Amino acid sequence: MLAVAVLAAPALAVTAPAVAHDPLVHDRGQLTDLQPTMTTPTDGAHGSVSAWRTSRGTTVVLRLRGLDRDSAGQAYGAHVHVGHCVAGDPMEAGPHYNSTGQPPVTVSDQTEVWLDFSITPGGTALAIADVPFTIAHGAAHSVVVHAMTTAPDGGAGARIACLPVHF
Ligand SMILES: [Cu+2]
Repeated sequence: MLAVAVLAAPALAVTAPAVAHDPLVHDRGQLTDLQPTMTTPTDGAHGSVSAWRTSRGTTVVLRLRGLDRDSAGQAYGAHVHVGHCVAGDPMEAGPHYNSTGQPPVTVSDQTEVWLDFSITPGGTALAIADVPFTIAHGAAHSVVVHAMTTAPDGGAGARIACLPVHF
C-alpha cells in the first residue's frame, strides 16, 4: 500500500498544474459562410477560439488563418453570440452574449465579448478580449465576424462568417 501511495503522488504533482492551465473552451475549424452569395475576406478561412477563466473573469482569444491577404490592414468586428452558425442564415447566430442578462441590457466591451481584429499581410488575425464575467456553460455557441468594426452600441454591420464555439 505504501508503495502505491509513493508512486501515485508524483503523477498527481505532474498532471495537476497542466489541468489548471487548460482552457475552459477550445474550438477550432472552418468558418461557416453566412453570406454565400458574396465574396468576403473570410471565405475559406479557419480559426480557433480559446477561453480561460481569470481572477477577474474570462480571457477569450480568437485566431484566424486563411483570410484574404488582399484585405490586409482592414478591420472587422467579431463577437461571441448566443446562437449557432448556420451557413447562409446569419440570424441563427442570435444576439451577442451579454452578461447583464435580461433587457434592458448594457452594451459595451465589458458586458459582451468583442473580438475585433485586423487582417495581417499573411492573412491571419488575432484578437484578445479580457472581460469581467464568466460565460455560463451552454450559454453561447458562436463567434460571428461582421463586415465593419464594432460601434459603441455594439453594431458592426452585416454578419459575414461564423466560427462554432461551444462555451
Ligand atoms: Cu456580432
